Amino acid sequence: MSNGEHITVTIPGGYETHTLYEILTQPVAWRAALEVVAASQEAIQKLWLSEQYTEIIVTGCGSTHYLSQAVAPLLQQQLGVRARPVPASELLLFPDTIYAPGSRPLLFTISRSGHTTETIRATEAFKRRHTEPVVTIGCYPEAELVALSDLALIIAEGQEESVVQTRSFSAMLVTAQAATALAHEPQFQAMQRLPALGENLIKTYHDLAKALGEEKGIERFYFLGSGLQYGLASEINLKMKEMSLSVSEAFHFMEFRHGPMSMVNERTLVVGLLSDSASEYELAVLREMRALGGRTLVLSENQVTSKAADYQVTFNSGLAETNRAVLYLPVLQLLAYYRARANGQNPDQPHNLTAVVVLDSSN
Ligand code: F1P
Repeated sequence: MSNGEHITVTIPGGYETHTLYEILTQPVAWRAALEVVAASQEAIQKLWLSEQYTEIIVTGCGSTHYLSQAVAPLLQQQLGVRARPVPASELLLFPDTIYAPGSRPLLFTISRSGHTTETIRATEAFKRRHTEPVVTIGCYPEAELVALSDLALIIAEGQEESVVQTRSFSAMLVTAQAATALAHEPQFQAMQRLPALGENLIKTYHDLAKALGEEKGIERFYFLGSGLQYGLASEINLKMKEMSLSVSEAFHFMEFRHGPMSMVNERTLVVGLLSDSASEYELAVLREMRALGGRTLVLSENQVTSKAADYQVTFNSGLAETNRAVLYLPVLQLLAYYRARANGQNPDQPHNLTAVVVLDSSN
């Protein structure tokens, strides 16, 4: 990808598409992300310990907005500082609804390309208004956003040919998780196991994702995630839309009962990204959706009773919830990928989309 114009690039390893290659090789980018954080340990810990800010605003667009929804609660839980996700367009166009008078916010920007106009303009506007630091996570070292930032964590191995974010998204998530884990050693040491866990997960559940993706009896998808998992459910929902053009939505677990469950029938797959802390409440929702005729796929650290799950993906990672979020992604990215193929879509060239949204001054 070179900032949006498309150049035909041979697919490494003879894979059928760049997207499949990038999904299957993402643990390599996770390893690189852990190395980048280790190399920036001093600067990151200095930032976490500095009294320069009173809150953290996490921002991005599209996939990286959903990544912000996963990173903000993590930053607040791990650092004990108020943190919230805001789409870059809202930050740019409605700043007074975001920045409280007298607040000293740190701006945390996330962008695969580092060239998305809304995120660039929101950061420029932030710097005109505030003196607090700007941190960025991305995949391209020469990007404009890097030049606007005080600390840049760049994962070149996250770079992709596909328009849709898969390997980049997960590598940037590992970067944010590892950066906060530094404040809670030995969490960072434990996270070194993630690449091997990812390789094993892909090997073990690739066939299940393919079978469910190609399953003609399923017509609509609902992705449920709460707490640290809501942003991930939103991202996978976007993958299902971007790649396969399917009927798909994301909700917080308990919110699903308050109306959306009216859509559940025997052609529905309800996917649960189970948490540790609220699993009893979440499993109850899944049991009810099965009783309404829906099928359920549960992703969780430990095996769950079959009453709640038709299909299961179990991590057995031994990692804390704040360190293992990336494990929810590969199997669900493959589910969306094979649904796209089954719908005759080319995941490398999703309908109506470009890799970077660059706006000219009039819009
Ligand atoms: C953000 C983004 C992607 C979306 C599409 C257009 O890009 O919205 O999430 O899939 O590729 O751009 P970035 O700011 O993260 O580079």
